[in-house]
Amino acid sequence: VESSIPEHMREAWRKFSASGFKTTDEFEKEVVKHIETTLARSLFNCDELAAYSGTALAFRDRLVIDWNKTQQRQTFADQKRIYYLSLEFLMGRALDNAMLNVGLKNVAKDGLADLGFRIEDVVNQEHDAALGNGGLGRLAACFLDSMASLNYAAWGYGLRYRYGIFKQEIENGYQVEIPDYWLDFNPWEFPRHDVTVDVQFYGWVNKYTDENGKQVTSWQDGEVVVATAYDVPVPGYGTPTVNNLRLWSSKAASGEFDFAKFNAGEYESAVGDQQRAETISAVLYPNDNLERGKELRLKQQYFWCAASLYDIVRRFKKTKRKWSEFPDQVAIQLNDTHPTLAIVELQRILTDLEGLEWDVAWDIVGRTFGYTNHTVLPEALEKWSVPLIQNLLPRHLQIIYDINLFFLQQVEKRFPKDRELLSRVSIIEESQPKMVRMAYLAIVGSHKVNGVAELHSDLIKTTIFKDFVRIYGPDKFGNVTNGITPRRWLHQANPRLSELIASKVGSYEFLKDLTLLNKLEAFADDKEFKKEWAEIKYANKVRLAQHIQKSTGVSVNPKALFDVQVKRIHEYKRQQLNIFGLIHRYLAIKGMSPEERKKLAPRVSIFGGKAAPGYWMAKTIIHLVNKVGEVVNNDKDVGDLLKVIFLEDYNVSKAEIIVPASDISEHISTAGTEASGTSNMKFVLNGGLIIGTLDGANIEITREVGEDNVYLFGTLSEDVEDLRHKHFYSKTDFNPELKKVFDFIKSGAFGDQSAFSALINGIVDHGDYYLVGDDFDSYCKTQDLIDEDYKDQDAWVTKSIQVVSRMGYFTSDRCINEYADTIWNIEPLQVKEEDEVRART
Ligand code: GPV
Repeated sequence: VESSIPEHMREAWRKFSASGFKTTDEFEKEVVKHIETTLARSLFNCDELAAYSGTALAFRDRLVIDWNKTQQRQTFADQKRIYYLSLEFLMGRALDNAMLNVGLKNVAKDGLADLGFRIEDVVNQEHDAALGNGGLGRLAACFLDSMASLNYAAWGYGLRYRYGIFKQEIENGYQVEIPDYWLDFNPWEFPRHDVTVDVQFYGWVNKYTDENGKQVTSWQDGEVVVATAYDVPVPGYGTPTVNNLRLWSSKAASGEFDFAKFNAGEYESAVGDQQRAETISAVLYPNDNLERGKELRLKQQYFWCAASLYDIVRRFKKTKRKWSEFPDQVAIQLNDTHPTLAIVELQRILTDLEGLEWDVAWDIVGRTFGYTNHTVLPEALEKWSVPLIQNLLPRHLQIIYDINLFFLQQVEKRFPKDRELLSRVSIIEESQPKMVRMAYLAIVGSHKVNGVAELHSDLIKTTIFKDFVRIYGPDKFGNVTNGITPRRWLHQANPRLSELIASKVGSYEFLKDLTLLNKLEAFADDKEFKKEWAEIKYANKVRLAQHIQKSTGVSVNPKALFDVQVKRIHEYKRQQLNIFGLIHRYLAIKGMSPEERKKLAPRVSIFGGKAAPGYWMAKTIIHLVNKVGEVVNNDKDVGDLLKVIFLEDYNVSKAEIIVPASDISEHISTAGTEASGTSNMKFVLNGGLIIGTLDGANIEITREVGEDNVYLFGTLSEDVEDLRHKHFYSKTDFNPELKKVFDFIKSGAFGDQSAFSALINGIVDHGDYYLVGDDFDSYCKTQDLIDEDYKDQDAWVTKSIQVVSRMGYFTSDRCINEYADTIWNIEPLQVKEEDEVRART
C-alpha cells in the first residue's frame, strides 16, 4: 500500500480526523455549511429541496466516516467476505433510513425545525432509488440492510442504471410509462473514477503454443467498454458498520471520443461508439418474472459480472494467498440466474489468465458460488441462444461447452446408458437454435442451491430440478425462507407502532431481535393497549385516505375496511380474481335491501402495481380496475359501501404509506406459482391480516401466526396440475357467479366490452391456466367471512396484535444468518462494544 501516509507523519491526520455531528447545534452547523458552500445557496433561497440536499449531505458525511472505518476494519480482519450479485437493488429512499440507522433522527428533526422546516416534508423531497422491479430487487435491499446490521463483511454488486423502473401514470384508465431519470442529484453515490475495469465483448479465440511450449488460450481483438465504480454506503442499524454497494456504470474505452475516428472526420461514428457503450448501463429491464432474451440484456449481465469478478479477484490478490484459499475468502451469492456468467468468468480467469488446471479451477469455482432460485415459472427461466453467446462472448461459449462435457461425463458414469437423462440435464438444449439453460449452469457451478420459501424449495426439488437432486443428492438443495428488514418496514414506515411496541417490550431491541415481539402476546387483550393499537392503525388509514384523495380525487372513509393488493401486475398473482370478486360484490350490493346492506363492512379496495410495458394482459387488468373504479365510485346508491381505487406508480416510498394502513391484504396467487412473496410479511408485521392461497411464504406465515388468524382459500398446489388437465378436456361446469360477472362486463358496464374480451376468453375458452374459475367461489365466501369478522372490531384488534407478536421469524436478519451458516460459512465481524453503544445513542 504505497499510498498510505508514513507512521511519523500521521499526527495531523489523527488530530483533524473527521468525527461527525452529534448534537442539534452541530447538525445545524453542518446543514447550513452544506447549503451555503456545497450548494451555493442561502437562507434567501432555501426551499425544501435545498433543505433535503443539505440534510442528506450532512448525514452522508456521518456515514462516510463510519464507512471508511468499516472498510479498514474489514481489510485488517482479512476474513471471508460475502459478495451479493444482483441485477436489481430496490433501495427506495436513503435519508430517513440513514437517520434512523445512525440513531440521529430526533436530532435532525429538532435541527430542521430550528431552520424552518418539517422533517417529513424534507424527507419527501428524495427521489426513490428504484433500480429493481419488485420482490427480487427489494429482497436484495433488505439483505444489504441485514448484512450491515449484523456486522457481516458484505458487498453488493449491481448496475448503475441511468433509468430505473419507469414511472407509471394512468391516463383514461390505461398505464402510461414515463422514464425515471433519477441521477440529477444523488448525494448517496460516490463516483470512483480511479476504480475502473476494461470489459471485452465480441472478438475471437486464439489458441496457440508459446515459445516455452505452453498452451495459451487468448480472447482477443474484441471491443472494450469501461466499467466505472459508483459506491453507495449501506448503514447498519445500531452498529457502526457501513457496508458498500458497488454499482457499475459503462462508458466507451477511449473516454470522450475515439480520436482516430474523430481526426478521420468520422465525428458521428465516434459519438455513436460512445453512446453505444453508455447504453449498456442505461436502463433497467422492466420485466418481472419474465426473460426475453435480448442481446443488450446479455451485455448488461456480462459487463456487470466481469467488472465485479475482476474487482473481487483484485481484492483477493492483495492478500497474497494461494488460489486454493479463494473460497475461504470469497462467497459469491447469485441472485437468480442473472449473474450466472460470473461462474464462467471465474473459470476463465483461473484457467486462461492465471494458468490453473481445469479441475483445480473448477473446484475453486464450485466452492465459491451459491445460487438462489426465485421462480418456477417457465417463462422466467433464463435461456440464451448459443449463436448470441458465440458472437458476444466466444471464449465463454467454449468454456460452457467444456463445463457441460465434463458434467455430462460425470452423469454418464453414475447413470450409464440413460440417454434421456443426459439430454434432460444437458446445459445445452438441443433446439433450433441451441439454447444455454442458465439455471442448469448455475446449479452445476455452485455448491448450494436454495429456494426462497419451504413450498417453493420443495417444488424445485420435485419439478424443475428433480434430475439434479438425483445426480448431486438432496444436500445440495436447501431452503432459506425470505425475510424483510423490520427497520424500514416497521420502525421507519410505522414509527408510532414501533414506539408503542417498544414501550411494552421494554426497548427498541426488538428491531435487532425480532423474536422479542412475542412479549406483545401478553397485551393482546389489554384494553388500554388495544385502544392505542387501533388508534395508530386508524391514523395510518387517515394518512392513506389523504394520499388517495390527493392522487385520485376520490374521498374514502378511513373507518371502512381497507383491502389492499399492491404488487407487480401479473396473471399468476391474480389481480383479475380480486377485481372480478369486486364486480360480484358490486352486483350483490345493488341487489340488496337496506337491511342486508347493514351486514356488510364498508370497504375500500386498493390496487397498485406496474405492468411490464409489453405485457398486454397485465395492462388490460389495470384498465379494468380503473374502469370498475369509475363506475363504482360514482354510484351514489353504493356510497361508502364500496370504493375501488387504483393508486398510480406503486414504489417503495408509497409502500411505506400503504402497508401500515391495511386491514386486509391480498396474496392470492395460484398455488405453486409465487415463490415466496414478501409483502405478505410486511403487511402482517404492521398488524394487517391477510387473505391468501396456500402458496409461498403464506404457508409459513400461517404456521407462525395461527390458522385462525389467516384467511386461506383456494386450490392446493398438489391439485393444480390435475385441474388444468381437466379444463383442457371439459369446459362444462363453469362457475355461474363468475359467469354473471362476465356477462355484466360484456353488457358494456365498464365501457367497450371488447377491451376485456381477451381477459375473459383466457378463462372461459383457453383453459383458465391460473384457475380463476376454480377458486372464485371460495374466494368470495372468504371475503364474506372477512366482512363478518371485521364488524367485531374488538376481536379483530386482538388478532392484529397476536399476528404481530408472532412475526419474529420473518426478519431478514434470521434469513441472512441462515445463508451465513448453511451456504457462506461465514461469521460476523466483531465490532468493539463501545462503538456499538456509540452508534445506538
Ligand atoms: I425470477 N421475483 C421477482 O420479483 N422478480 C423476478 O424476476 C423473479 C422473482 C420474486 C418472486 O416472484 C417472489 O415470489 C419472491 O418473494 C421474490 O422474488 C424474492 O424471492
